[in-house]
Amino acid sequence: MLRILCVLFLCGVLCAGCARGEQPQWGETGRAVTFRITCRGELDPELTYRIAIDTDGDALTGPSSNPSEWNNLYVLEWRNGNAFLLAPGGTRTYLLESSFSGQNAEAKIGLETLGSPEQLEVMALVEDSGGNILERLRTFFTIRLKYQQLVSRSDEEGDASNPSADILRVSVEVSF
Ligand SMILES: [Ca+2]
Repeated sequence: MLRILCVLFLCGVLCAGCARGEQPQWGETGRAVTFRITCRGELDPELTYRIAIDTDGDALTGPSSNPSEWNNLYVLEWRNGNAFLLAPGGTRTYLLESSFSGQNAEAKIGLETLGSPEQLEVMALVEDSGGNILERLRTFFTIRLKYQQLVSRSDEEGDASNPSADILRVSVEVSF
C-alpha cells in the first residue's frame, strides 16, 4: 500500500513538473547540496544512516554525536533505504532525489529547504534498528557554501565491526 502511495505521489510530482515546464533558476535560488555517506561494506536497509545538519552559521557549535541533542537541527536520514528530511519543527519530508545502493547513500536537498544558509556543520552516524549507535564521525565538519563546492570527511576504516555500518567517508557537494 505504501509503495502504491509513493508511486502515485511520484507521478503527481513529475506531472506537476511537466505542466510547469519551468527551467530552474541558477545562482542563489537554484543551489542544492548533495549529501553522501560511503561505507566499507554494502549498505544494510535495516540500519539507519543519519546526518545532522546545523545551519546556525556558528562553526563552534556544530552537531554533537548524540542524536538526542538534534531536536533543533535538520536531520537527513535513510530508513529502509528511503531518504527523509526532518526539519527542526518536526516536519518529515520524503526526498525524491536520493539513492541507497552498494556502499553509497545519497540525497540532494535544495538550499532553500534548509533556509538558504551560508554554512553547514555536519555530523553523521549509523544506528541499528534498536537505536544503538554503531558508528559515528569523531567530530562534526563544516562546509562554507559560498566558497567550497565539495567537502569530504574521511573516517577510520574498521572502527565499526559491521562493514555495513563502517563509515569511510561523508561528503557534501554544492551544485549551482
Ligand atoms: Ca569508520
